[in-house]
Amino acid sequence: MIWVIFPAWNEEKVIRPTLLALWQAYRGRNEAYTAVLVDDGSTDRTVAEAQAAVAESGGELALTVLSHAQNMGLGAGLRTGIYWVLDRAQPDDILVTLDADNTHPPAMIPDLVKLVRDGADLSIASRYRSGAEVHGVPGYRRALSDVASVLFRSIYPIPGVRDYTCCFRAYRIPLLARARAVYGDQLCTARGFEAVMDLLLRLGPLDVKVQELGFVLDYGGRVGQSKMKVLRTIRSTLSLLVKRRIERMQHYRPEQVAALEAAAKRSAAR
Ligand SMILES: Nc1nc2c(ncn2[C@@H]2O[C@H](COP(=O)(O)OP(=O)(O)O)[C@@H](O)[C@H]2O)c(=O)[nH]1
Ligand SMILES: [Mg+2]
Repeated sequence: MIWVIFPAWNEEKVIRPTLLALWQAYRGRNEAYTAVLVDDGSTDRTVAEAQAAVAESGGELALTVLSHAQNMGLGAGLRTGIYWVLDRAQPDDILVTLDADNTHPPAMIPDLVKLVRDGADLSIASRYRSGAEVHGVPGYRRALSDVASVLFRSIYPIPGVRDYTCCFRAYRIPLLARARAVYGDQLCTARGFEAVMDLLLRLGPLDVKVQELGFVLDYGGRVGQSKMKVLRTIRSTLSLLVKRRIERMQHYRPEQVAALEAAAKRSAAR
């Protein structure tokens, strides 16, 4: 099963075509998938539009809606979706995350999934690989992503990762299960957009095998404003980066990670 998580907050204008693009991507493919919409307290017709996509697919599009009563932030939405999937997934399943705003092409999900099937723990749609194009993104946002890429690669390098801030990724389920064994309920605790890079920083100590694939990020299809609070996200990203770097040296060296995993296995066996 491919579990495709769409964190969404007030995306009534774009959620329907986004979900229909997922349906198109998997039409005629012999692979089961489920779209998991995490509706984060939307006050518009996001959920109704998602259900309209299901109707339009003639019921072929499998959709689960998880709802927060109130808006809690992108990180909280990702967390709800990831833990929900982990409680249900089989080891050979794959969990995909992407923006719900029609800027991350669902048509590329099968390629990301293939990289995982071929051996990666995690594949990332990257703006820093050949074939990547970025359209319609304001210059300051592009510059921020570029600075983040350079900064993360020097302070917290993870082999294979150049794009730390793009949410479009496919995860091997056992990788996330290991992360949950090591971090317990502390996996994905950041509330806002900084959670996207924090998930990667949590996976760093697990010796994760990453493959990136260049992709076309097109804000042309985005109707409505970006919801990222830029200054707040920069502040919380920088403080998390420093915190995780120190934690990694103090608590998550390879032998410590192995001990935490062994302890989790023992308590699961009990
Ligand atoms: N769960 C949740 N999702 C959010 C929130 N804010 C934004 N999102 C979703 O996160 C994704 C990225 O948001 P977007 O505004 O497109 O940011 P940008 O792509 O960085 O400009 C979209 O799918 C949004 O619907 C939020 O408060 N909660
Ligand atoms: Mg977006």
